[in-house]
Order: sequence, then C-alpha cells, then structure tokens
Amino acid sequence: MAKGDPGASTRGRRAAPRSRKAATGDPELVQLLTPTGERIESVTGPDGTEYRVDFTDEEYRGLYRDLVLVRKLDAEATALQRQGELGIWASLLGQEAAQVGSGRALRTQDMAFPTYREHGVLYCRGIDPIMPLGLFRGVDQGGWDPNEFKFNMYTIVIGAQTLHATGYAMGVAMDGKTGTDDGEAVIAYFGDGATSQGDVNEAFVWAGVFNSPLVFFCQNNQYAISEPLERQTRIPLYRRAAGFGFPGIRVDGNDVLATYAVTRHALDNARHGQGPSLIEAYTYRMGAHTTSDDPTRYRIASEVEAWQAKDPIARMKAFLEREQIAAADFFTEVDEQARREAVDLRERVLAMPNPEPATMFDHVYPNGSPLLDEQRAQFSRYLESFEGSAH
Ligand SMILES: Cc1ncc(C[n+]2csc(CCOP(=O)(O)OP(=O)(O)O)c2C)c(N)n1
Ligand SMILES: [Mg+2]
Repeated sequence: MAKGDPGASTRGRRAAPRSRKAATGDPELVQLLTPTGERIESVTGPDGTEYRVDFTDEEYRGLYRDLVLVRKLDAEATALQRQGELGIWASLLGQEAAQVGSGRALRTQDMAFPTYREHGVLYCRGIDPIMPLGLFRGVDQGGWDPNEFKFNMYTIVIGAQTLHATGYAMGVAMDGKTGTDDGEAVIAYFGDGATSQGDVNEAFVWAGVFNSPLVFFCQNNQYAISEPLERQTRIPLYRRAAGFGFPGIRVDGNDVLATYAVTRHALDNARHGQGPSLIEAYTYRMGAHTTSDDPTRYRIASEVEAWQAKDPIARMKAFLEREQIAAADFFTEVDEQARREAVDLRERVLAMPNPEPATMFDHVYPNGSPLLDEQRAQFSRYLESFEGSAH
C-alpha cells in the first residue's frame, strides 16, 4: 500500500473475493485471516457491525511489504543495540500486524499517541525509521514534529499518553473538527499492563463522559515485562470498556486485515462524533520486553512456539501465495528491499553525530529560562573541569 494513503481500501475493489464464504468466526475475536492464511470474508461483531476488507492485489502486497520492512528494521535496531550502538531497544517482534493494520487504518488527518514500541505505526505515518534510533542512541532529545506527522513523541511513562490523547481529542471535538467524513480522530496506543494504571482508567472516564473522538488501541502482547496478563485482569480487557460506557472489541492482532478493518471502523465512528471505543489487539511479544530483559526467566519455550505458529507475516505470505496475488519474485524483491533499508539504517545510525552535551538545555522551554541558563553554565564549568585530566 502506498505510504500515506491509508484510505486506499475503497479503491479498485476486487471483482470477486477469492475467499471462502464464512460470516462466522469467533465473535469474541475478529479475524479475517487465519494462521494458515485462509481468508474469512467477513465477521459480524457483537454489536452487529460487519467487519470486512476489500483491498486490491497491490494493496494486499503493500501490507505484506510493510510487515516485512518493519520487522527487518526492528531486527536491525536490536542488533545495533547488541553491538553497543543503542542504549536500549523495545522490539515490536510479533506485533507487526497490530501496528501496520492500525497504522494504515489511520487517515491523514488522524492523530496518534504512541508508547515506546510503535515503530510500525511510526513507519506507516511516513516518519523516517531512524528517528527513534536517535532517541535510543541518546544523540537527540526525541526528535520529530508531532503536528507534521500526526504522531506524537514516544512515551515511556506507562499509560500517560492516554491522558494526553484524551485531552487532545476533547480539543478536537471542541474545535468542531468531528461530525464529517473529513473529521479528525485520535488513537492512543498502550499495552495490557498499562490497563492497570490509574492514568488509563482516568482517560477512559474522561473520554467516555465527553464522548471524545478517541480510539483506545491496546496491544495485549500478554506481558508487562515479566507480569503475565492474568495478573492484570480477571476479564478480557476489551470488556472493561462496557464499565466506562463505550464499546470494546477484541481483534486478532496478528491478522493485519482484521486489525485494519476494526481500527478503520472505530476511527470512522470517532470522527463522526460517535465517541470513543476500545480495541484489544490480541497478540504476542515474540522477543524480550526490551534488550535489557531476559524472557526465558519467566516464560517457557513451548508458549513462544505456539505463538510462532500464528506469525503475522507467515499467514499473510500464505494468503498471497494461495490466492496467487504474489509469486516468488515478489517475495525476493521485498526481502531485498528490506535488506537494503536495514543496511541504510545501520550506516546512518553509525554516522549520527554526537551532540554538544549542553544542547540538552536548549528545547526545554521555547524561550529558555534564567534557571536553565544557570544550570547550563554550571554544567559547562563541570565539563571544563575535565580538560587536561585523565578523562
Ligand atoms: C508509570 C510507569 N511505571 C512503571 C514503568 C516501568 N515499565 C516500563 S515498561 C512496563 C511494562 C508495560 O507493559 P505493557 O503496558 O503491557 O506494555 P508492553 O511493554 O508489553 O508493550 C513497566 C512496568 C514505567 N515506564 N512507567
Ligand atoms: Mg504488554
């Protein structure tokens, strides 16, 4: 799918769906592509909404390309960290479909609030994938313009961005930017562990009460570092929404098609003034929480293997092959592009200049402050104290 063209699903519809006719599926988990790559034509959600996608062959191939590219770039970032070139990295391995499906479902005007793991959404927003690497290499303060890309800064404070997103979404409504097809919707990403935070529950209350144009997108990757899901909740997370007065739905987060369909529907509801909703994208963190974590200490190999069988990329590939939407030369070409982009990313990371240490004071306030000036001066004197020393 063309970058920056998330509305492409309505163009060039396939003449006849080559999928098996099945309107069933588990209503508790919206799925349009099974782990073996079989298409389910549509699924009816608990509220009667019919979820389906109708992509052109080119768009299907585009989604596959996105999945492969974000996985490869993520693997390269992990390797860079292992080689000492990044301080830390939070891998998206296994969550590619949840991120690409929801990222491509965003319309140009929609605003996203990520955590620290949404490299796939960032990619779909058209941001250079090197940007977060500057952050984790410690050579810039975070780096992109949220308004230019409609994608906010990474947020490490668990759940905090859901409050930012709620305030922003309330503002969107107050500015009268909802109620039409061109209306703006907001999406807030967070994890299963974040649902236990007060911030997230407060965000649910405010967004619900103010009917804000906001989609809460929870990637349930089954763990909050070492804490498994059963330590966060006694009911499926999507059902929490009912208690706050808005709809909740669970989607197969390893299915890029279903994730796209569900997110697009929720965003369109939001932009038309129908208020917030909660999507629980049911997925799995295939790798470590971050490069500082060792998941073998708290989960067993057979669990990881069971989820490998549900791999989001393998099922899309199986579907493309089964339906003859793509052949071997296409897959080779995508792998080659991914390899090239990873090499390019690596070269550019290694070439990133180290900043002058005192520049960390520069963008705290738009016009500076006397206190910061004093701190900058103190810090400069401290650095100068090393001159001529063994350091
Ligand atoms: C307010 C706050 N508390 C604790 C932490 C430490 N911390 C970092 S990631 C994490 C787990 C988050 O789990 P989840 O919300 O499931 O997101 P995931 O990392 O699995 O994507 C915790 C507790 C933090 N960053 N912020
Ligand atoms: Mg988690």
